[in-house]
Amino acid sequence: MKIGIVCYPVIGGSGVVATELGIYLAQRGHQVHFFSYALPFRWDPDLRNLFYHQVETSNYPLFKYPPYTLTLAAKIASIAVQENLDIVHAHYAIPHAICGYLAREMIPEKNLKVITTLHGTDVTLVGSEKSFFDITRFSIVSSDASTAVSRHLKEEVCRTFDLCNDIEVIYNFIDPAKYRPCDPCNLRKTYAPDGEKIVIHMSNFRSLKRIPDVVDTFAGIHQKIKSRLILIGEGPDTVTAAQMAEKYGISKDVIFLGSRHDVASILSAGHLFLLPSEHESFGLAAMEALCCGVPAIGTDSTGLPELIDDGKSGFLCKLGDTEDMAEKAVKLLSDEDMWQSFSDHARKSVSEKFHYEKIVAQYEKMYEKVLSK
Ligand code: GMT
Repeated sequence: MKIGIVCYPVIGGSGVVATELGIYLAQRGHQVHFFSYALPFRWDPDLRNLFYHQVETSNYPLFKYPPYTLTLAAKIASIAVQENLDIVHAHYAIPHAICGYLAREMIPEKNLKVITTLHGTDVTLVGSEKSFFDITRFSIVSSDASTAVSRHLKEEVCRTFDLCNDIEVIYNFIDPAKYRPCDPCNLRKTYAPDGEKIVIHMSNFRSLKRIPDVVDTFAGIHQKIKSRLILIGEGPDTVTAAQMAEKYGISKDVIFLGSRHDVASILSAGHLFLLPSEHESFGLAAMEALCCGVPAIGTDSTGLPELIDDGKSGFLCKLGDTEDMAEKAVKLLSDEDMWQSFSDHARKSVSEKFHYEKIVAQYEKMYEKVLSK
């Protein structure tokens, strides 16, 4: 098949999933064309059937805001004609699904199919905003097929937009050969030279990630267990984390790594991953940790129960209940046998359920179904 993929190129779950999907599809012999304003950050330059089309914006003085959406739609349409694309797969509804729709309408003779994958905040935050609500709903109903990255997100779409059918759940995926337990665990010596337990959080540090809950939970763990908190990623609440660490007097045990590309090796050095989010459609970062054999604690009101087996690979807690999170973390980190059994279960369950070969095949099957309609 000849597949176009539209995504955000920056560090973030939807961009990672889109880019890795494109890479695996290209490895499986499909021709894959990426559309974005910059090269996706997990790009693999060695694949012959992988192409990147940079979308430029115009700075004509009349435009207060450069019309990226229009140049993106025009680029998709022109490459779809030039390369004879079968499908354009939009990751994130706004504005990518709308651009796919516009491109399809520009070239009706090509019979281009538009598939939209909803990742989470495109529905829970952006799409639910009054000004975006109608157009987000329209982008979903006018796609030839739509997917959601978890059952939880599908239910949110159903509740928010009253669209309950025709959305297929296709989970995020993982390569267990890349995300694996550390052996030898040299990085543990670097980050925790005195044998401290390593607690990790990785995100874009936006308010929905509940960074204060991460630091609160860690402070509770730190009171009972020699431990260090590693923070991967950056965002508006990075400063909040630093201020809270200072206030609790634990700054020397909180390590800010910023945005990193080598996340697999850092995650594998951990003993526990924290994701106490308010919204989390799936939790790619938690899956990467679990696959490395690192148990995770997350919130039960999100998509995380589809990923974390409560009491087996981690714990599910109520939003904001940092006391419970800390208590469960301390129990786990102080019991070697329990930790090992959680670690083994985490790796096994995630690599079986979300193996990339299985999930990429589900996308291929959906493409074939749409093309055969
Ligand atoms: O977590 C973020 O805020 C980034 C966000 C994105 O849109 O890039 O991630 C979303 O998509 C990921 C891939 O499908 C999911 O694993 C994340 O759970 C989801 N984030 C939220 O729902 C908050």
